[in-house]
Amino acid sequence: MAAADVLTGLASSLVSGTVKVVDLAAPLGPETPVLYLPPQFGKNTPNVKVHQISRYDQDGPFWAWNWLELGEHTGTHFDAPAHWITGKDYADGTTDRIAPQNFVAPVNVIDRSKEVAADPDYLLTVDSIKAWEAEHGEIEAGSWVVLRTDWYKRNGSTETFLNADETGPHSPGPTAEAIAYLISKGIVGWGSETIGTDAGSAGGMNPPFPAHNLMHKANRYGLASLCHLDQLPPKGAILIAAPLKFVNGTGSPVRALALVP
Ligand code: 23J
Ligand code: MN
Repeated sequence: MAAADVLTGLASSLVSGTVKVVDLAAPLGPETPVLYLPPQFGKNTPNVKVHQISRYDQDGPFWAWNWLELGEHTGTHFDAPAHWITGKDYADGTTDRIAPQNFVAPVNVIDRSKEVAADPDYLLTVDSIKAWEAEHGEIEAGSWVVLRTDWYKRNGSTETFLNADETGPHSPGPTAEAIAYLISKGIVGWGSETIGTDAGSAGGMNPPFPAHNLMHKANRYGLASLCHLDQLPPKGAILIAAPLKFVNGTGSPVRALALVP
């Protein structure tokens, strides 16, 4: 089919609703959970703060507007290569310099929600990805891979979302080998429903935080705190996730969307 016909077909499918737009973003505000890293790792990102400029009042009679105090890595957000020391030297590694073609791509959804319900420390392995490929088809270059865990249902509270105890945070994620395998497939990026793209236990992995270390080393991207992956098919949806064009930005909140047949 000619490219113009593809878009004509998509346009009528969007209008008729046979292609749905699924919201993959969590609400963004003062209640949004933020990452907590232990003191040995340095500083933390602040909670979102909304500062009112005016609200149809003496500070602006006919208008309401606010200004935001907002970390780059807050809520449903995009990780750029420059976020990690391994990706710091890419000329196109910041939010303002990434080619926009990368923000729209097919998405593979690996559903491990049952496993995670039984074990919050669940780690996705290479063998598990290969089993998924045997069932649903190969992961193709230029696509996203996201891990469905239903963890987004815990996103309403910081406590349940981080799920930390005296031994540290307990949340699912990939092994270093799984990320290396996905990079070898040529994927655009890796996405998760958890607060960051890595597992709660990832600080103790080799390398530490492999989804960050290895993806960004390969000039690829991350998406964290995705929601509603349970509304996506294993293959066949298109993921749209464009960070704000922050100059020299290392990441950005995104209104991630999926086009679903
Ligand atoms: C900094 C250090 C560790 C992690 C993170 C940030 C994130 O998850 C993030 O939002 O990029 S794990
Ligand atoms: Mn991040």
